[in-house]
Amino acid sequence: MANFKFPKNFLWGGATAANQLEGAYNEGGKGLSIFDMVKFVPKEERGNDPEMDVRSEKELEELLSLGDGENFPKRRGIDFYHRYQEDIALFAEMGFKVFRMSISWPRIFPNGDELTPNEEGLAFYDKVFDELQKYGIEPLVTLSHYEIPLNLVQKYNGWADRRVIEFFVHYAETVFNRYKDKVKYWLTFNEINISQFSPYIGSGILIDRVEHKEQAVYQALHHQFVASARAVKACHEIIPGSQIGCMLARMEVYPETCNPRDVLTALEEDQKNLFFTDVQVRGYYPSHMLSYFEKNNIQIKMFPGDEEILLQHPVDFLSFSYYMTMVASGDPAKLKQKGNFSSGILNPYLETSDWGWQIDPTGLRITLKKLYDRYEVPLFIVENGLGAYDKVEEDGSIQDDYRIDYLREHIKAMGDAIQDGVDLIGYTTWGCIDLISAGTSEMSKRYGFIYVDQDDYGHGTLKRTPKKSFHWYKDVIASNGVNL
Ligand code: BGP
Repeated sequence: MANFKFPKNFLWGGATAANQLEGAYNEGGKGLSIFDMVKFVPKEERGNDPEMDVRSEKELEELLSLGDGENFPKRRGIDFYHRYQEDIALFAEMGFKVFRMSISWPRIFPNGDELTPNEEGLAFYDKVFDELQKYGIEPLVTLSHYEIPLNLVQKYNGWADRRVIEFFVHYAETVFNRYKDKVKYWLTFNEINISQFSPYIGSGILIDRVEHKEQAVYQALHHQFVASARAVKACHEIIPGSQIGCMLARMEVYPETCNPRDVLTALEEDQKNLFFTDVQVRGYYPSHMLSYFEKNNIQIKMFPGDEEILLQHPVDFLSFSYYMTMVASGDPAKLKQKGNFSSGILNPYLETSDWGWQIDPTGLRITLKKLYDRYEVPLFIVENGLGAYDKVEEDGSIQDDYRIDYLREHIKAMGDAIQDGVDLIGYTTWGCIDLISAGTSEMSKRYGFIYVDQDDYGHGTLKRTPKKSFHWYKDVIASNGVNL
């Protein structure tokens, strides 16, 4: 029994994204998205590093010529497009109050720059929202979860081009108008800070096309900030009572030692992560970033009115994903190693997942307290979970106690943070049903309460089976976080 209480209307649920879930990548009039072009590379060849970026036109052309087959698991997803009713019924059985999903932008605007939306795409999400409504589950909808229409990359180099703002705002207004009676909670860009690591996935930029990488990335991000603020404005105007948030891949950074040099480096790394929420929650560029731009010869071109729109339309709440913490060192000899969000320095106090992600429930409490102290707006954890290999037992069951342990500790940390005074409004665990990994395109990196029978190469019946954690989470929700 836990000794803390979650608020009465706490939004328990699960999270997904269209590109990893839906499949049917070329059905219903959908256009190609950037994630349809991310190729699967088996772990033996890749190690733990993500394989997400496409850098050049040439690479894109090669990928386009590859055909489907085993190459592009995200195009297959787990076939939610055809099985959404069965899946939503399972979410309802667990007692979900909220379901985080994304709308695939190229399902609505296949090329991204046309005026008329694709009715078949709009109708698909109508059916999904109606199904959720049937069970009283609130949708939480991400407008852009790594899914810029590919045409916008080819024609404009993605967000590097200011014109993309207008296309995005038109898309956002179209879906706000269409679903105004069905969707109250929205998010603008998933993990908007991902562009710092992956310009292609975060901002649709082919980096070989630009001269100064950081200049292009921060300029693209400026366009995304403006687009986001305009979406906030439109959302409030079109859907009275709506709530719209930003979304950050949160990376709490610890100093490796108490050497002030390490502490300073950790602080600066953290500031770079919080830059995104500084702009979207406070409504202006923080001075530490303006000084970074100056030192690195980065000039952000702003149009008249940009600063006003940022200031006038901050988000209603701050949402974030939380998987791990990082360690920073100020020692110049310890150069950064390549890795998924990681500095390469391991924290000796923490355990590590099979994919090298360090598990840190207390870090979640620290992060919640820090974010709330800094911004004083409601917080929403919209991704958290353990990517793990699951084994199907002879009797067909999946005994995922490791996943239960992971989630239990994180939920306890949330409860502690709430007791500390943090305004936390909800929790959607990542990949509540097994889906394709964003970073590695693997199916075998599973997060779900529901097992999906499919391997990394697309073989399997796609049958859905509740795991042990399914029944555990159902009880967590029913007891509002008391039974852990
Ligand atoms: C976040 C993404 C998700 C998701 C998750 C887990 O970065 O927003 O789309 O996939 O990470 O990452 P992965 O799938 O690489 O394990």
